[in-house]
Amino acid sequence: MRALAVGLVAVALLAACGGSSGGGQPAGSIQVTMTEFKFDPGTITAPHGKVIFWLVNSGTTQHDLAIRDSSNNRIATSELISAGDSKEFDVNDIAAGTYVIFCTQPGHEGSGMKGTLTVT
Ligand SMILES: [Cu+2]
Repeated sequence: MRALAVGLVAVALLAACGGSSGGGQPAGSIQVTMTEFKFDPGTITAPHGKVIFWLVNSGTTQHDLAIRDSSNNRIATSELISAGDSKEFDVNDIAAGTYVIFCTQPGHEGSGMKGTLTVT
């Protein structure tokens, strides 16, 4: 009986920890919802340093979020996120400035899937 109880506790703890991608929105993150073909919000302001995005794909095809600086250098790109999925995207050290966010999937940026990230 005691062995069974210990086993149940272990299962409960495992369930509570969950997978790395199975958790909810991380504390302090900026939620960005992706659909065809836009980011919502499309205008984002964040403090410099580490920025945590919570990317929610509410669309029907896969999307990502990339960031390029004013010199057109891409400084970060998220994982590809499947339709209906959500993922954390950490940018560890971003300097103050104005950046463009865009989706790297073919044709998406041209269809309007872009926005502005202002880092203060
Ligand atoms: Cu896209």
